[in-house]
This record gives sequence, structure tokens and C-alpha cells, in this order.
Amino acid sequence: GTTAIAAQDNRSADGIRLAFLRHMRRTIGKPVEFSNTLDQYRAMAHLVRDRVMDDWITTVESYVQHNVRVVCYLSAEFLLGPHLLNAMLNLGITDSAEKACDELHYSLTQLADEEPEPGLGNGGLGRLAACYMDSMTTLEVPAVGYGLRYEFGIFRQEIRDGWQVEHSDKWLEYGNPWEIPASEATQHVSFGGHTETTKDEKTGELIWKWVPAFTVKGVAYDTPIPGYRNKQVNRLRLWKAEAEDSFDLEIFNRGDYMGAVRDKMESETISKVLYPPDETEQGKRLRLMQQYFFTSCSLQDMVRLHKLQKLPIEKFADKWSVQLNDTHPSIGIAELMRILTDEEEIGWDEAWTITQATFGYTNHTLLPEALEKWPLPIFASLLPRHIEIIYEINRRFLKDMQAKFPGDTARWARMSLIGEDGEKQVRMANLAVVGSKMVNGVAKLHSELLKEDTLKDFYEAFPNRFTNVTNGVTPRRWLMLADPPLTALLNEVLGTAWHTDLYALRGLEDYVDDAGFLDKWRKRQEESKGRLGDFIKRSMDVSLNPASMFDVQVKRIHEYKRQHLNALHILGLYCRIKSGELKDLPPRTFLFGGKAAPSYTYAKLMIKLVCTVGELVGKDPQTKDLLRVLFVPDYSVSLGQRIYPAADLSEQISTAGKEASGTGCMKFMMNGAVAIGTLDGANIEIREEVGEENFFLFGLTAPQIAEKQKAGYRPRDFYEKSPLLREVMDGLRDGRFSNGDRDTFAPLVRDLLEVDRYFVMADFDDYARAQSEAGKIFCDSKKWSRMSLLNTARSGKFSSDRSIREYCQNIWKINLDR
Ligand code: 26Q
Repeated sequence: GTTAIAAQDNRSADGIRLAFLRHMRRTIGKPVEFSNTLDQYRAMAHLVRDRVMDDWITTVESYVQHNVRVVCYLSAEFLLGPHLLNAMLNLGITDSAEKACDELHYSLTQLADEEPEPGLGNGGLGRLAACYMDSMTTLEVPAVGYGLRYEFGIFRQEIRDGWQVEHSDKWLEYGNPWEIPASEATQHVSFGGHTETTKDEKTGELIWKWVPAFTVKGVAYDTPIPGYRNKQVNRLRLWKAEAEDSFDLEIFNRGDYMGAVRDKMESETISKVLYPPDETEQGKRLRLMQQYFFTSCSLQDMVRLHKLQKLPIEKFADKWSVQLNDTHPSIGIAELMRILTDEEEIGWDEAWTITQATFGYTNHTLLPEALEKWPLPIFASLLPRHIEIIYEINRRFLKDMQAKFPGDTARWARMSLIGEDGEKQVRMANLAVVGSKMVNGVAKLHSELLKEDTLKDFYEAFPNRFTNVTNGVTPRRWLMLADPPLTALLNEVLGTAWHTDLYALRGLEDYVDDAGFLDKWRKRQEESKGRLGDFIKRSMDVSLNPASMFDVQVKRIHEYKRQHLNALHILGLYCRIKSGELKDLPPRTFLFGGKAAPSYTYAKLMIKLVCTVGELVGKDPQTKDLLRVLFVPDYSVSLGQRIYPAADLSEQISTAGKEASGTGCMKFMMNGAVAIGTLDGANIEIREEVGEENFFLFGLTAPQIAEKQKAGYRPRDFYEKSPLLREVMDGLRDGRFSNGDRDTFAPLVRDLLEVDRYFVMADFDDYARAQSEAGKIFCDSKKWSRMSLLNTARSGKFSSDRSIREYCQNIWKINLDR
């Protein structure tokens, strides 16, 4: 009776308006007429959080009651993006909130724009973890995400004179209404010191003891993750490092106040800042501390909850399924062994059985140099007990391998958890494979190449352990939130089933030959481009032509992703326009976005190249109406939500065999962009789904690349064979595109002509061919709209709901139809 009315009122415009005014008084503490937009955002965030919390309580109660199996998703990164509009969408209160805002004379989107983005990730891997949290909750999988609460997330990027400049990301500066400290969950994590053994007086067995040098406190902060319209809420638990309270005691004991404060500061640096990939020597030790810190906190938390529910520790693997998002948390395998043997006093064999049954390992890379390795001295000094455990795992493992592959010493050396080529190293991928029940890649090709190449020895030893789960992205954020007008159109013709069953988008295929509908489709696409144009006008003071083709490449800047191939192609167009060869080119807007790791000099030069090309074609009267090139700074989740819906052409041009999956390609596809791409990562599956006639394919295949690599690739041969490539490279070398500056790009030109690890020269001509084909079809707007519509219609496979179903079935053994 009354509670039902109250609950309903909670979600009405009136209920929201009243709650807003209440929070403005009690939480923000301002008369509403003095409030600014940030205050208004915060009041709104708090009332939305209240509504999420109500559902959270009921979810937790039902989990405890049914003693469910729980998935723990361990990830060093969770790239969530802004919460406010996403939480409203999932709760189903967006319309009410909009109405409430209207009545208060505010704009909901303006309030939402005040939210600082929680950028606790670098790119694909971190964003995948966030999409999976959304899907796990939507599918009602009991799940906890575990990670680090970085005080500074991914750096903010500025472009100055074409060069990337980094700034620190103070996302917590004005507080974070989306997190709740969970004081009952505080943990303690030890580091350093040495180990000791004693003999058990009765049994005579050796007992190991770790005598650490120092301990750090882990404080849990929980962010509730609401499912889509199902009243389910899962927990994202992020750990913050703090000094132990005992530091204060030491001040008395030592009388060394400044020293004690310094130790305290050192403890707190553990969760200070997110590391970018490609970080060299510097900071290695701290990065390892981060990994062990959050992994240990998380496993200790599971053990605590396990005991709280009075479950026997021997049944640990029945209760918890722990997924390792890459090797970053793979130290967890040694940590669980330490907890089970040293602390719970379980015998080695049983502990190993439990550990192996607990973990699953997801690999996200093929580049062998990107597999994580730790110098033994750093590792052993920080984690002296864990290195002993790893040696024992390794001793037993190598004994098995010697039995399995007699005499094959080279194989044993490759498979060892300890690398001995040069400086001794701990090989985390080997540990992860050996200590997990299942290992998966993130796209079909990637999983195949893992078996054939990167992890071949392990595949031959444990063939049944290997599987594939192709990545996916959540259509709630990447379609419904990103493009409300498209969502409305889809709802109009298909109903709403597609929200949680993306294959239902296939229903769109009924309209592929409906000229009226295709026209509607095109107009809507142009409006999307207009909205992005407005944003770019506001933020960068640049005007875009919404009738031009929006050709977009947004992703981390990396040589293997080949943003320079895209830039060289634009230079090719420039040359051909200047020579008069190209006359009726349809106007194009090339948009780039993405961050380069701060220490990755070459990637930073690639950004400079894009900006230089932009200036060149934007200033030349002959090209400025045909070509526009823009590098949009500080690419992020929220910027992605603005960009994907406006794209006509999706650039997925990595060297075949290098991109494990890619997930941006899926966001573009859902929003109706057509891809130009290589046979790499998820592109292959996208092309399979959409049909080859709806995908602009180019470039060498992975086997062809491997073959060229072996035979000795000579990039200069391609330069000499292709007149256009030669004109572009010569121009770049001679300063033709950079006001006579011959120095800036000299390293890039030299590398491409002499080394070219990523086959830019070899793929240039074929890329230009595919580009020109795309340009021609774009001029036939009906044909293009048809292709675009089919991309949306056939994107069902790439929902992260599908990925999570596969993890449940093949890896976690969780039954979804309870
Ligand atoms: C490692 C050591 C020290 C510091 C940082 C790192 C580090 C940090 C982040 C290493 C790797 C990453 C991120 C990797 C990543 O995002 N990989 C991408 O994962 C996506 C999701 O599976 C795939 O779609 C992409 O293909 C893959 O590149």
C-alpha cells in the first residue's frame, strides 16, 4: 500500500523535484537560488544515488539468502565514464528527471556536463571492465568488480602547437557522490622483509612464516552499478591505500616525526596515480606494489565474506570465480596459495586444486614484448614469500612438463615461470596460464593466434584450457545514452526488446529497401553530425560541414593502430588535389582523437603529424573546403559518446594480427558507421556479421604479414613502386607539408622507410584504394544509408550481454536461467 505509492513517487517528476530541493538544502547546504550548476549536478547525483541504494539493499539481501556463486572481476582499470545519465537510464527515470529540471528551469544535459569523468583506465581493457559490470548486473549475475581507487586517473590531454601536453586529472577535487566507503572491509597488506621456517613440534613439518618490513591499510570504496531496469545493483569495490594507524605510534617510539610522516606519504602513493602502458624502468616497483595491493585486498575480502557466511574454506572455489583482466592481478594466484597454505594451513595439493579452480585468465595482447615480466630482484625484495611460492609452483609444473615433453629442454625453458634470458624475470602470463582453469583471448583471430603463437607451448600442454570470448560493449551506454534520437527511431519501429537482446536489431533489415525509411535514416545521421558540430564549435571554435563525410579514428595513439597511415593517406589526397588529378572529391572531415603514453615519443610525433596535416589542408584555399582534419583533444568516454553517433566511416586500420580485439569498432557499428579496416581483431567478426559488401576491406592478412616478416620486409620497395607514396614521403622529408621544416618528421620518415615494423608502406596503396571506394559510395546517399542501416541491424553479436553469457557458460559455470 503506502510503500508502493512512496516507491512510485520516488520516480515521478514531482518526487524527483522534491528530493532535489531536499538535497540542495541538506547535502549541498545552499539556498537553491544561490546554487550554481555544479551544486545542481551534485544535488541531482545524490537523489539518483538514493534510488540506486534502495535497489542495492534488496539485491544484497537476495544474494545472501540464496548463497549464490559470485564472479569477482579483478582489474587494474575500470573506465566507467560519467554516472549520472547512465544511472538514470538504467533506473528508467530520465524522463521524470528531465521534467523536474524543466520545472526548475535547469537543463539536465547541462547539469550532467558538470560531472568529472572517472577515468580510471587507459583504454580498451579498462572500458571493457566497465561494460562487463553493466552487463553482469543486467543479466543478474552476482558480481563484484575489484580494482584500485586512483586519486589521479588518466591524464588530461591538451594539444599545444600540435604536441600533446599532459595535466593531472583531479577527478575527486569536488568529492564523489557515487562512492560509499565500506569501513567494515578494511584490509592490511604487507610488503618486503624476509621469510622464516620453523618445525611443527608434533608433525615435524616445516611451517613458513613471512616477516614483512611494512604494512599498508586498504580502505574500500564501493560504487553501486545498477542493472538495466531490473532493480539489481552490483558492487564495484575500489581500494585506497592509507598508512596504518600504527605510524602514529611510531612517532612516539622513535621521536622522528618527519620520518613517520614520510613513511605515511609513501604508503598513500600506492593508489595515487594510474600508470599508462609503455612506462619504462621508472615506477616499476610502485606499479608492482599497486597490483599486489589491490589483488591482496580483494582476495582477503573474499575470504572474510566466505567465513562470514560460515562456509568451509575448502569450498572457496565453489563460491568464488575470479576473473583476471590481463596479468595485472595475476599475482593473486600466488597470494591465494599463500593464504590457503600459510594462513589456513591447507596442504599444498589441495590448495593448488582450489586455486586453479578459482581463477580464469583473459589475455588482451599478442605482442610478446607486451607480456608482463618483473625483474626478479624487485619482485623478490617486495614479495619474498610469494617468490618462494612461485618457485614451488614452478618446480612442480616443470616436473610435469618434463614428464610430458621428455628431453625438450628448450620448451621447458620457454614455459618456466622464471625467465632466464639475461636478467632473471618473473613471467606473469606463464603464472596466469598455469594457475587458471581457463584462458581466453578476446576475439576469434586473437584466440587462434594465442594458441598458434604467443602461448603455443601452453596450448600444447593444456589444450582444453583455451577458449575464446569475443569482446562486446554495452548498448545501454554506447547506443541508448550516446544517441537518444536513434534510440527513439529504433523503439518506434522495433519496440524495446533490443535494449537487452541486441540481436533484435535484425528487425531493421525489413527496411533496407524502404526509400522513405532510408531517407529518415540519413536525415537522422546528419542531425547527429550537426550535434557534434555544435559541440566542436563551442569547445574548439571550429566549424564543421555536416554534409561532408565524417571519417573518424578515435583510440589510443600507437604505431600498430597506424594513425600515421591515415595521415599519410590524407597527404596523398592533398597532393592529388594540388596536382589537379582529383577534382570532384566529396568533402571529408577527418576526426582524430586519443592519448599517447607520456613516454612514447613516436606516438607523440604521430599526433604532431596529424595536427600538421590539419593545418596544411585547412589553410590551403584549394583544399580547405574539401578536406578538414581535426585532432579533438582529451578523448574520453564522454567524448566518445558524442563522437560515435556522428561517424560515417569508422577507421579500424591496425596491422593484421596486432589488435587483440578492438571495441571502438563495435560502438561505431551499433551507431551505423561503416568500417574501413584490415582483417584484424574483431574486424573479422564484424565483417562476417555485416557481410563483405558492407565493409571496406584492405591490407595484408595476418599470415601474409608473418610471411613478409620472415622473408625480410623491405619498406623501401613499396616506396619505390608507388608514385603517390613516393610523393607523400618525399614531401614529408623535404618539409613540403610543414613550412620547410625538415627536422620534425625526419625520425618518422626514416623509420617508415627503413624499419616500418607495422607495414604502413606495404598497406598504403590498398588503403588509398579502399578509401576512394568508400568516397564513391558515400556520394550515392541511398546506397550509403543502406550500408549504414545494415551495420546497426547486424551489430547484435557485439553486445557485452552476449560476451557475459559466454563467460557464464564456458568459464564461470553460472546458470543464467535460475
Ligand atoms: C602494463 C605495465 C605497466 C603499466 C601499464 C601497463 C598496461 C596498462 C594498460 C598494459 C596494458 C594496458 C591496456 C591494454 C589494453 O587496453 N588492451 C586492449 O584491450 C582491449 C579489450 O580486450 C582490446 O580490445 C584491445 O585490442 C587491446 O589492445
